Amino acid sequence: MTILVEKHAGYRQITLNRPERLNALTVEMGSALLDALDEAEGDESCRAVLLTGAGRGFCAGQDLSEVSGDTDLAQVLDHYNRMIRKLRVLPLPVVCAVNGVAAGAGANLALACDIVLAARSASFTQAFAKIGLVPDCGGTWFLPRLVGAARARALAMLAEPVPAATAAEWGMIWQVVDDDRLMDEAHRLAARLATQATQGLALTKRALDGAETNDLDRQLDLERVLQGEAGRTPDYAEGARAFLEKRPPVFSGRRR
Ligand code: LHQ
Repeated sequence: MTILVEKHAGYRQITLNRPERLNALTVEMGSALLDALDEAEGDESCRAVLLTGAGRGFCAGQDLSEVSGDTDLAQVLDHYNRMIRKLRVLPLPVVCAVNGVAAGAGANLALACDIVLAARSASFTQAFAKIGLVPDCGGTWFLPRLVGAARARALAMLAEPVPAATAAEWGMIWQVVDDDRLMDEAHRLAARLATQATQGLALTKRALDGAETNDLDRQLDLERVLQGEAGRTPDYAEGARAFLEKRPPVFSGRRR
């Protein structure tokens, strides 16, 4: 199995599972990841996703032994683009626990997730330039937004590894965590997100993604529409009621 799925209370852990190849991606693995995300979305009891890698690496990008000089890389990217789009539109928060090296498409797969934690020993490399390719899986879009144009350009052109602590300092990821605490921390975060107002978080994802291309006027309109939707969820009613009753809210995550 190139992808492992474990069900926890309120969330699913998806593990990239080709540790002998540092979880390098194959098309089959990309499809399995997509299926796992679809299944998470279809499961009403699943309110968050935790993505990580088996073994000492997170993901070394495309498995280079699977693509030859004859392979049409544009076609290969069709598969990966579906995976990145799915992560962004998934109406569930996605925590990524980067347990080791994240290179090429593997680095950008991590950056497509909502909250990225990385082990102190992990690193992020836009490895593409080393083999004559262009950063893909959204790298050219995520990186400048996360770390700014100057750093994005140098990282894309020099393909130098960014240690996890630097990635956190630059705002590329949420937090760096000591290696032996990474998975505890990631589970704690996923479990916490699984108790939150799931629909509100899904709408927040939509708002933040919209902000990447909207001007302020359009973004205010989008916020208005999404807030209208949030205001019709049971979790908003519960959140407001709990506040007024001075007690912690109990969110169901339900749409209606
Ligand atoms: C690998 C890989 C790998 C196969 C390690 N493939 N075996 C491109 C084309 C098409 C469309 C989709 O998008 C893309 C985007 C891309 O992702 S292009 C970028 C592809 N990735 C890379 O160029 C990174 C290649 N890997 C490395 O540079 C190193 O392995 C890193 C720096 C990640 C880790 O180095 P080490 O910790 O020294 O490990 P290692 O190199 O010894 O790797 C362990 C094993 O994994 C080794 O196999 P072996 O049989 O010798 O033990 C590697 O050959 C294998 N492996 N990455 N991408």
